[in-house]
Amino acid sequence: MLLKLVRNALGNVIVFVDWVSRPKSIQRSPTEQIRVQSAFDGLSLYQFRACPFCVKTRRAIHALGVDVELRDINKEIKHREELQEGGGRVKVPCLRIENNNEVTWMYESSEIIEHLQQRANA
Ligand SMILES: N[C@@H](CCC(=O)N[C@@H](CS)C(=O)NCC(=O)O)C(=O)O
Repeated sequence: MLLKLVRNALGNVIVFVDWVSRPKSIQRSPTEQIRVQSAFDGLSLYQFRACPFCVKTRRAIHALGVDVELRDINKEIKHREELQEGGGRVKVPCLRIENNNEVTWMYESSEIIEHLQQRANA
């Protein structure tokens, strides 16, 4: 109980620090933005607000100047269940990648960020 409170408080501090120190997003021409954004079709990020590894991943998404659908596993029980059933465990962040009806699940924030950067630079 106490541990949960401390973890929550710490998570909120991280969210706040992230908010006041957000890096600038990459700026692109409208055409280039549409092209880059299309490389993110089929992606969704399972996460929750005060998770430090999720903050790190959302921060990287913001810096890349793209949108990735965020699925909060604490707000929507169906997202938690999808993650458990599809990915095999309830651990966040987890990137769901859908490509030609094939779905893969990527855990580990560093791996996810690298994957997103590669898509943005392809
Ligand atoms: N090394 C992982 C750590 C992720 C992590 O520990 N996430 C926590 C939430 S902040 C979690 O989901 N823990 C549940 C678990 O590990 O089963 C990463 O960088 O993504």
